[in-house]
Amino acid sequence: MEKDLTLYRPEAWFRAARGPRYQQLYRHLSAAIAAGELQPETRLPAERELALIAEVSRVTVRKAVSRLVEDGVLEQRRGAGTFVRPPKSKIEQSLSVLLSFTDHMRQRGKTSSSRIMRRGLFLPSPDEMMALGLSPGDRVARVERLRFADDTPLALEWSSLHTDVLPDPEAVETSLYDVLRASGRAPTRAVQRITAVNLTAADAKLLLLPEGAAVLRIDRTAYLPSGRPIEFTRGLYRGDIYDFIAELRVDAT
Ligand code: 16G
Repeated sequence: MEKDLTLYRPEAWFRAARGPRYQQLYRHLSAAIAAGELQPETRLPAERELALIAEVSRVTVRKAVSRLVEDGVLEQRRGAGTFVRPPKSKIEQSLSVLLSFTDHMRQRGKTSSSRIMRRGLFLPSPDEMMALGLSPGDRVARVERLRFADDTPLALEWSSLHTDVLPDPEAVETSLYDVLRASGRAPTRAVQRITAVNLTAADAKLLLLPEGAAVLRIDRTAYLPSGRPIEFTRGLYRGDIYDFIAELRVDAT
């Protein structure tokens, strides 16, 4: 207990001529939370007590605390006090490994499921013709799905494939890549373009987010080992629970 309180003492955070007290206190507490010195679920002393220990006014404490609440690292619980929030656990996907949604969720210990919104054979759009190298007379197989991880809607995916790799879109029950693997036509390489977009009202409703919420849009074109493009998928991924990690290396030249 003693140790906890020394963290708030002025010796721990205040330096003359280093800016306003509330900012110094804010930075100190923010760093202590990030470093794990203040663990998730730790309860901060009440405002009056904290002001006494830190030797500042209650207004100073309130300003520092409310900024930490805005940052999402502290949480005020009615009648219970102010607590360090547990970090949001995000689902991380490496950008350099070609995974299916199902595999990816399995790796994370989550159960994936999908709601199929539409699937069938259609006349290709100009974008699909370009991405998949189709001719105007060809048909394209489309599968449109809302994808869940443990019952949370995580993504909307519109997939378009060559009919000779997916002649029957009805065959896609859970995993598209499982169907492709079963016929020996799974992609081995993909190129993705990632953009931030704001959700339309209809898509927001499906993803249980407010209209206009920012999400990640990823367009993936996937190729067979021969270099032939077979899949074009446009996906909207909830940015609040999905993280894409890219590992970068210096070119060894
Ligand atoms: C991933 C792919 C998507 C692919 C899907 C197949 C990204 C950005 N996109 O979501 O292109 O169609 O997996 O998943 O990773 P499935 O085999 O579970 O249907």
